[in-house]
Amino acid sequence: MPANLTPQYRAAEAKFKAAHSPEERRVALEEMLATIPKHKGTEKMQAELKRRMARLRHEEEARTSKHGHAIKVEAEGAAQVVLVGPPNCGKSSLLAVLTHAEPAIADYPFTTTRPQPGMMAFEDVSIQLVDLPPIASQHMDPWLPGLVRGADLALLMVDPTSPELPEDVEVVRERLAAAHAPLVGELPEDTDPRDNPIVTLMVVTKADLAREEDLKVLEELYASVYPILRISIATHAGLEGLKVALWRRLQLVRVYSKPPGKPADKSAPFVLPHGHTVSDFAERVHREIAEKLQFARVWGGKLEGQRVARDFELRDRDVVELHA
Ligand SMILES: Nc1nc2c(ncn2[C@@H]2O[C@H](COP(=O)(O)OP(=O)(O)OP(=O)(O)O)[C@@H](O)[C@H]2O)c(=O)[nH]1
Ligand SMILES: [Mg+2]
Repeated sequence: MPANLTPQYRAAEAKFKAAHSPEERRVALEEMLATIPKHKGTEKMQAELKRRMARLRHEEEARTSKHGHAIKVEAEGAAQVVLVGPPNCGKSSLLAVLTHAEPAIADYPFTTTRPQPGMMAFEDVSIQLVDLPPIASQHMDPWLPGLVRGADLALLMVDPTSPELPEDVEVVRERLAAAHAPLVGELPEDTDPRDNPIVTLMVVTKADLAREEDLKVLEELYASVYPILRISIATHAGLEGLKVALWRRLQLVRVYSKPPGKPADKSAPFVLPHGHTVSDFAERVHREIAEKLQFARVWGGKLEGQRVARDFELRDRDVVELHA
């Protein structure tokens, strides 16, 4: 029997596919269930939708701590970056050296038990780093994949001096993938709608202690999957390079607003995803300005204040004057 799906149902399905958080997925699923034509031809689909709803609810419960509080980290700054990895690899040490946060750091595994955020300054933006508890074969906090799924980028931290190498890294990748938070080098074109792949950089720590042969093993295994950066907290080697790589991988652009007849406000850039246009920028500045937008002038690259169209794609460090 044909399903005769309605445009409303198709729209809800598209929303589900585009959803980034479990909440968005749940809302879209509810809409799909509400709009799916109720007849024999869709019975199987209805059952599948209900099964997905149940699983989402189950995941939601799993993200909740024993005390009944969902463990979440409110996003702040231009982007949220999670630090994931096996025990004792140096996640908290990295948070401590790049931000003002003061996490517990110790030479034994499972020191960190709760997410800890800190703000990292990069040029004129700040980026939130979130230190997480370790992931190991015998333990992963049930709420952890939810936090990874909600982040803009992950740093997969690897201790090249670990005796478990590379199995401990594989455990992290496998457990997150099984929890629908696969760590990927590039976003795939097609994914299972339950998955929320997260763009990842591999960060090899303890460069001051690492042996060349261990680094080679890591390169052989992962260089084709992730960009690999080597750092040392002890010597600060590679830290500046890591900040730059992290910012670039986020693919964000900074845009400075300039009121007509006045200098640009260079104190606080607007941060937009790569590919966003003058219209998107106007929307961020003010709804009303976006609606009444006549034209814009842009300074940056070869432009020195020329008029541009609404669909002009903004570039990092452009100065924009909106005329409404
Ligand atoms: N020599 C050296 N030691 C480091 C470096 N980074 C971290 N360490 C040491 O490694 C140990 C573990 O560091 P942590 O930052 O607590 O590691 P973690 O990944 O947060 O550990 P868990 O919270 O248990 O998962 C500590 O003794 C750190 O001082 C480094 O670059 N060089
Ligand atoms: Mg830690």
